[in-house]
Amino acid sequence: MACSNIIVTGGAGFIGSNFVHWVVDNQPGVHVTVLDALTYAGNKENLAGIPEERMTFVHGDICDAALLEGLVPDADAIVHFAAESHNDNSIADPAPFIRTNVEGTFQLLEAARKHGTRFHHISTDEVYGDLALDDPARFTEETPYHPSSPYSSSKASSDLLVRAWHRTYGVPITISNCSNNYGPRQHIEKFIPRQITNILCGIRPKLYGDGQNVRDWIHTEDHSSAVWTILTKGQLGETYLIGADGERNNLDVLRAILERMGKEPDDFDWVRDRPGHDRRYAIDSAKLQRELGWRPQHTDFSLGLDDTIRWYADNEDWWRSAKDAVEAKYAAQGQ
Ligand code: NAD
Ligand code: TDX
Repeated sequence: MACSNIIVTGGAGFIGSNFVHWVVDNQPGVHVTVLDALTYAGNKENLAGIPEERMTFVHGDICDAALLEGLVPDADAIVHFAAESHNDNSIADPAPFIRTNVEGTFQLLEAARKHGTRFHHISTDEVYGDLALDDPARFTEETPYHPSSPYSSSKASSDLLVRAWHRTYGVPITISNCSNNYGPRQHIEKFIPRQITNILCGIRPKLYGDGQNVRDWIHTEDHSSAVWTILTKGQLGETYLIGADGERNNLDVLRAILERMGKEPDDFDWVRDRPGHDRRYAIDSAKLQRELGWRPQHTDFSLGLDDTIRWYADNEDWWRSAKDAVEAKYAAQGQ
């Protein structure tokens, strides 16, 4: 379908900004309108270098129906990344997660319904709950929803709204549920950048629980190419899982970071576990690969991790001012 004028919500955040850069670099002729509230997780600097004629930035809230009414009629599609995205924050204070993730998605769907706008919803594998470490199964599009945290249950709620707006009103939607992203510009509250920036600051990295929890890592550029593939070739009403066969436990990821940054394997602290901590995520992306022909490109985790470490070392100005507050918040939680 024609997607020459798209709205990207949350385009100043980690994955949204990487998507906007990817579109500008790989899809000539596409104009992007970024709609972002610039919460603590949003940063206009993430969009630096994008030519003016390719992007319009709108500072605003996805819950603002009047603002949406001014933007949506001109767009071919809405690609919806905006969210409160951090599990630990959702445990400390769930309210903003219900507002942005549930109410915000509802307002966008209402605007898409009114104007018949194509809508792609970015979601997470966490809606499926977790798998046991010794279970050979992986999540598929048929796995029942079983979210554990306020964050993942708010994302599951938003997915269900999107499905209902398709079935009842015929809104032309697709949904993608992706595994854990890593790469440049990820907020330093998240696992990989928190540990890299800890080491850069002389703070010992912090590992939750027994460190055996497994996450299925994908480079954010592969997430971007998958979202574009689904937006332009996906079948309306369908869900696609995005993953790149990157299962690793947290201890192994932390040891890989320590080794690359010249530290000993035990140069870290064990800290209090996350309440309700999901044990393992694993994605089977066969449907996306078979039906739409998508393939991940960044399949060498070591190379991706080297680049990510280098990015944080080279861009201290980007993260330094947030570091003390992030660590103070974790310290107050015993983490
Ligand atoms: P992020 O926290 O880095 O960025 C979120 C962005 O949304 C920020 O720019 C923020 O300012 C903006 N935002 C928040 N509330 C808003 C509101 N009410 N109105 C407008 N903008 C608002 O998040 P991220 O890690 O880039 O995640 C992006 C999306 O991808 C989310 O929907 C998340 O659920 C999903 N996702 C993330 C991962 C991951 O590993 N990080 C994996 C799968 C799916
Ligand atoms: O300091 C830490 N120590 C630690 O052991 C932090 C911050 C995390 N962890 C553990 C918890 C998780 O098992 O590392 C793992 C990854 O943690 P996060 O980076 O917080 O990610 P996760 O909770 O898995 O969720 C991420 O992937 C799915 C994103 O934040 C979500 O937005 C996405 O939906």
